[in-house]
Amino acid sequence: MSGDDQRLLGSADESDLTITGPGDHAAGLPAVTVAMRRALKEMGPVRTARTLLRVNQPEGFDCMSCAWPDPDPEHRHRAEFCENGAKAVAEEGTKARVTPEFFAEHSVGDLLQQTDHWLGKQGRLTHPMVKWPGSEHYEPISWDAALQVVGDHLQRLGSADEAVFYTSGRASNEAAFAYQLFAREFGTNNLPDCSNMCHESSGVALIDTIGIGKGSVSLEDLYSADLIVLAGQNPGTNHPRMLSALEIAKRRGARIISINPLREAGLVNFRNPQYPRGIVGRGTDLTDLHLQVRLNGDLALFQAIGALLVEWDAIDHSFVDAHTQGFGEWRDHVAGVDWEQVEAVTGLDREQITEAARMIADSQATIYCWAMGLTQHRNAVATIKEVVNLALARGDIGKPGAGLCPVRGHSNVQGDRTMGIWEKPPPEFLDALAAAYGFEPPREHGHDTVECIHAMLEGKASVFVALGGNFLHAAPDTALTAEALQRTALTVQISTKLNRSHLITGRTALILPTLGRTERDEQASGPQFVTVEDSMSVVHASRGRLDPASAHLRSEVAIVTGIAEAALGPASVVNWRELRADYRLIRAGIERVVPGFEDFEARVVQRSGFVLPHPPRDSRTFVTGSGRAHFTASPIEPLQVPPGHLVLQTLRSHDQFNTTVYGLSDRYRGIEGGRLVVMVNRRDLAAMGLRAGDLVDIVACWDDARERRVRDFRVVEYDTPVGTAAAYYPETNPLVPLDSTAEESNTPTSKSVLVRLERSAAGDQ
Ligand SMILES: Nc1nc2c(c(=O)[nH]1)N[C@H]1C(S)=C(S)[C@@H](COP(=O)(O)OP(=O)(O)OC[C@H]3O[C@@H](n4cnc5c(=O)[nH]c(N)nc54)[C@H](O)[C@@H]3O)O[C@H]1N2
Ligand SMILES: Nc1nc2c(c(=O)[nH]1)N[C@H]1C(S)=C(S)[C@@H](COP(=O)(O)OP(=O)(O)OC[C@H]3O[C@@H](n4cnc5c(=O)[nH]c(N)nc54)[C@H](O)[C@@H]3O)O[C@H]1N2
Ligand SMILES: [Mo]
Repeated sequence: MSGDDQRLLGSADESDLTITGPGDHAAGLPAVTVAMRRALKEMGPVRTARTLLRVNQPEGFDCMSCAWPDPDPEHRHRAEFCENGAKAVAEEGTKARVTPEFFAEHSVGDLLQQTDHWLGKQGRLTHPMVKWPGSEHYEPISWDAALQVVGDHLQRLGSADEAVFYTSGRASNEAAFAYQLFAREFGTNNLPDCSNMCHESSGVALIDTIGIGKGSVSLEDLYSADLIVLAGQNPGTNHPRMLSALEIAKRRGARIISINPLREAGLVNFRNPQYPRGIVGRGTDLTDLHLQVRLNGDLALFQAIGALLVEWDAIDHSFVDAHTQGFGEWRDHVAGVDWEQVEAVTGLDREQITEAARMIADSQATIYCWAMGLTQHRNAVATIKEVVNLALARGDIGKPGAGLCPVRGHSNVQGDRTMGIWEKPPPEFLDALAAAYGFEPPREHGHDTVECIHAMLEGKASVFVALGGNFLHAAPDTALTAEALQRTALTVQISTKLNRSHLITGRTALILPTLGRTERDEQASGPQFVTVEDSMSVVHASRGRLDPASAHLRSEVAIVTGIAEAALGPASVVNWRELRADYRLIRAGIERVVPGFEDFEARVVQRSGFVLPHPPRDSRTFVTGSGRAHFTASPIEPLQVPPGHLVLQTLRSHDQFNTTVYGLSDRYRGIEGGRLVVMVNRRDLAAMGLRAGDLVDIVACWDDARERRVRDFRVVEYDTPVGTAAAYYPETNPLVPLDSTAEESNTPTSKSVLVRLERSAAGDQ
């Protein structure tokens, strides 16, 4: 298949496109209505009532839509969920089913003709299925036989490093811990995860500067901040419950600066659907200052703010002296900032930047929040280090109402990393694993996401196992990723729902259907619960209550331990059957290996769980080698954009969860009925001789001979800075070159892809 092959993309538009333009506020009555309508349609009234009232409640399950923390039980709403959480629950709780009859009726070739939206709407997977080499159909297979296929393939490998074990951030702590334990006993650190494409840049930057790769704030801090900076994040769509926290902060007097090339609805105004006045009233104006920065302009922006803080001596010298190193170099570096360059790179003028710096200088406690708008660029790590510089300069770490807040995506992506899902495990973690289980884990680093695609392309990895996710459509450079997967001997997808990664496979392919968060998990010792960690390091329990979608489903823990038994045989040092029967034994293992989990079982069943230690937050302690937090000085290296080209960001609509398309309504941006659109500034359109509604191909510009093109996108005139554009992920992933990644974190540069627009061969219609 070629890169723009329709079958690979699954993006044929069901389009009935209408453009009404962006709205100015998020949530309110339409959100409630949409949430309930979707839930009722997918789940019916009984399941809707049973699930939605349990979302994020102490005795309920953790919402799988994002990693935003839950308020204390006393402050929790009866309905602690948002529109997009309700859609996520409905997507999993749906009554539709993908059965063996479905696969008998539809060949893989047929399914490839369908869109991702259609595939998702077919419902929950019900049986383990296999596609044998040369076959066009999946057929049912027993669990024992399926696990044997995996075990046999793994045992046949010349080296354990020829296997890759991918994880998507929805896996529970228990499943993740068992999975990495198995991979390491098997002999590899090839444990790439979605984090490699997501917040890896944040982890790398934070470990280097403050000694721990996690955020340093609690919800209480957010409520009591003086100033909140929101950079590169669209909370109204992707973390809607965060808006409630911002609203509380605002009412307590906080100010908010948003930094975003787009004026996202939630950043401007919020009508809290939890309160009657939010449904009918005018809501809360959230943002005090919006900086419409150009894509990838943030490093220059933060450096310029730093220069002003230095110039005004708005520096917390006692904090800097007591807790940091490198201040002098940073001060001299930012003092030399070239304002002309800053204005060109940011697209902002000096007055706007000065206003932001003034707000930071006047604030006694500032919190910096960020997400994909900062992490998915070539210089993402340097940009986030620049955020840290500002926090250090103002002493905004380890005090109430202040700190660093990378806002995580997948609901347990942070927990999975804590559990050791990491291709570069720290030596202390491996030492603890060795001591607890009595085997020597591999020490050599494994492959991250991009490296494992290369390994598969080069024939160095031939078994690919995915604990959740949709690797084909999450990874960059869709055509190359497809080629990589197709070169393997075996692909194994542990999934709840059908997606394109089930259709582009290795020679043999397995679908192992699993329980979701909402469902009861019964094992030999009785009902089980699992645990997760949110974006603010709070660990708590999650219990599903619904009947499983099918009697043939197994839990993620049961599948992972089953694979381990099949691959390792009786020689394994771990009693996998016991772990499967009683998850408390897995938690006992976690307690022995991972610091901060002392007395895990007793503490996690408390109503709101417990908070993991975070030395900078707890005591201004920095475990960096030097014992101090590090200022860093990074050069500003503007993107070189050839004439006639645009910088494209690939982002989420309001109606999807990553690669799962819920529907075709990007309501807050006023784009309805289709997803094959590219948002472009009016002046660029004029310069290119294009008009809103024209059909174009988007062609990536990269220094190899490969053509990266997506076809027949509708031009939408949109308020994005001149020279920049936006289009939806995953339809535009074919444009992200595999080797265009962030320095140090190797995260694909999904928010700065150089492209040009070509009038489509299909012509104007
Ligand atoms: N409903 C829903 N919830 C989700 C998800 C979902 O798909 N749907 N996904 C989950 C996951 S895994 C994640 S990681 C998060 C993602 O949450 P977000 O990071 O909010 O997701 P994106 O849609 O990628 O939005 C990126 C935002 O950054 C801005 N941006 C892009 N480039 C730049 C830049 O160079 N500078 C600045 N300052 N801003 C920029 C964009 O305009 C956009 O507002 O959400 C999680 N929650
Ligand atoms: N161009 C571009 N690419 C991106 C991004 C971007 O902004 N732009 N964002 C990146 C980011 S931030 C992320 S996090 C990745 C996401 O990458 P992934 O995590 O790999 O992708 P998802 O779409 O979240 O995975 C959806 C699938 O997970 C399965 N699933 C759902 N629930 C469960 C469950 O409970 N258990 C199991 N086992 N499976 C389940 C279903 O089969 C569903 O089809 O994509 C990245 N790719
Ligand atoms: Mo993510």
